[in-house]
Amino acid sequence: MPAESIERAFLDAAAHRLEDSTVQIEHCLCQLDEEQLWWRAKPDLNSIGNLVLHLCGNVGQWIVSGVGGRADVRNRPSEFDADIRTPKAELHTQLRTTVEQAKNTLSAMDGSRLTTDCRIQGFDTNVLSAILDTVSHFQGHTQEIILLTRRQLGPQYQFHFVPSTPEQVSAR
Ligand code: NI
Repeated sequence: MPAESIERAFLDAAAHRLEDSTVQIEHCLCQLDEEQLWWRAKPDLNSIGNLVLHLCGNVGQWIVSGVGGRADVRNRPSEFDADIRTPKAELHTQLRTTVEQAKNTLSAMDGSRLTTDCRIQGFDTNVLSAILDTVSHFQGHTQEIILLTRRQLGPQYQFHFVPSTPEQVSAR
């Protein structure tokens, strides 16, 4: 397989993973009211709302700005502000807009740049590592959001994925 195909396959997979996780977060947001969105299990633990703001900030800084070259407008401390209470619809729009910008950055990117060194948030890295780290960070917090949603909704929680074929049911 030529190098360009591998580069493109990696960028497509990264964008696909971001999209899949975003759909999972959106699936949770749909089931939560404004109170549940900002609920904290303990004062020093983040709410789902804060985690979504944190993901927007991180993806914006690392992919849209760091990889894509747009201005870095991140205000990291505000992502963890317990009083911020962005309305759910606005938060959802912010998440979707940021992820679309990131996906556009990845699809427009020249794959030969993947091994280029870069410095983001004070970390010396390269473009491929920056993308991989951002996607895995996004996925980790997505799982946290699902857990916090399930913890609040209990048996009312609607699963996003329900196995429907014998092959899916047998998967562990
Ligand atoms: Ni984080």
